[in-house]
Amino acid sequence: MNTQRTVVLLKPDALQRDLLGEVIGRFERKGLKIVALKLIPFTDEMLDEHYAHHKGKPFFAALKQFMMQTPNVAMVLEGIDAVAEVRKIVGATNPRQADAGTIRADLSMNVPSNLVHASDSETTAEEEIQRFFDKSDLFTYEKITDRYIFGDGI
Ligand code: 3AN
Repeated sequence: MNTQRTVVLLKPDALQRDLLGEVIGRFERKGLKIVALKLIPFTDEMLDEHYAHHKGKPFFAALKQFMMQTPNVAMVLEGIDAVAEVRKIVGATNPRQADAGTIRADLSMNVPSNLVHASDSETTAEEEIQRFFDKSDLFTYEKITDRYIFGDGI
């Protein structure tokens, strides 16, 4: 069983549109375990690092401004193949190209307002956990549903 941890950010549009519960609920219903959860007020420097792959692009400044409009909800989710499973639930970057049933397709229309960020690889997840969380933010605990959700199957 390949248990992984991955980072999810619920962006300012999720907070403003009162969609935090809806979005978190989708991850909970899948069986992903919340092992960290907090509000983060981003700084320009944090976003320069987080969105380094977009530096120099025409939308970079607007993207950073958008991300600083409100605090973001930052979570670490744990589960089997969590990085890929969370990306699947979140959907493609452009909500109008995302598959129906994904968070972005079902609940949003446009970038950068696509509600959610999710780590794109195990390496990125580790970097983002270091970037956004202290050791004391992260928890390990058993849930009584673990044996139903994780089980012994494939
Ligand atoms: P993803 O979030 O799907 O991994 P990235 O890493 O390419 O996609 O982009 C990070 C964020 O940058 C997106 N979630 C979106 O908010 C924003 N973004 C990406 N492309 C554009 C664009 N062309 N115009 C405005 N914002 C964009």
